[in-house]
Amino acid sequence: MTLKSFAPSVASSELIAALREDGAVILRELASTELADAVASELRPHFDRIGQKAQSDFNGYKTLRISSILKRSRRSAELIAHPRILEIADAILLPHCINYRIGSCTGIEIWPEESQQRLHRDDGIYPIRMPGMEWQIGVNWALDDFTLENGGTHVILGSNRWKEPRLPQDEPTVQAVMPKGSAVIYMGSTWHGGGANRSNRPRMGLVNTYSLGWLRQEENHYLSIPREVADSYPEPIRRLMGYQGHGRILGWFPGNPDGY
Ligand SMILES: O=C(O)CCC(=O)C(=O)O
Repeated sequence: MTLKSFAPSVASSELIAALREDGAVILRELASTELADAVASELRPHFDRIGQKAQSDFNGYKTLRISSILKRSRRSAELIAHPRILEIADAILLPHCINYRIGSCTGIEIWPEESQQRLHRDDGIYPIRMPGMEWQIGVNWALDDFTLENGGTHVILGSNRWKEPRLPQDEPTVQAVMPKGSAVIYMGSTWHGGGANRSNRPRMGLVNTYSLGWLRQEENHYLSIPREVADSYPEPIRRLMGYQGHGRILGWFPGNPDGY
């Protein structure tokens, strides 16, 4: 049992069918190592300065985390709005909404001696779940090679199809083993978690989630990204941050690009 890993040339229909079935898939080397390295170096000083602030029982005490990613790394926009990722988000989310937005963007650097994170579902932030409807998807970009030893993300395959109120017992997990520039994509309902780092080097990832446009975003981008920074991005990125209504009425504001 392994996590299916596809080259970027895979047909979208095959990739999306595997994602619906298994709850997670890898798109291998979707971004160049140049881009992965550029994002990692833009994030580096922020990990070093504030990465420890988010440490907790859930996030770990040997893991650095940062948010407000579009404020800290301009090149992260190329990952966040990667056309292949948006194509997958379109397929999973657009049947249930007019548009979707970033839920959250989080840099996660798992350091040696970190233990395995508690398995969880990202959509647990919302109080209900509806069979057949995903609230969000998550994308964890490998900014280092992800290995079995350095904390490659654990996933319970098929757990996105579990009936409520099933919880994990001792089901086996598979890990996202993938070279730098790859992405593991998982449903909001898929049980997963960061791995233990038994290597001697840290493992950096960038996790971006995308949620239905009529839901509250996990990270408040209006407050976490200064307005002048938000305005400096092109319209598709501003829309993903939340600068759009859901249609003409929900979340309306003067200048809504879709009316009113
Ligand atoms: O870093 C990882 O591999 C996964 C982290 C994660 O799932 C989370 O913190 O929500």
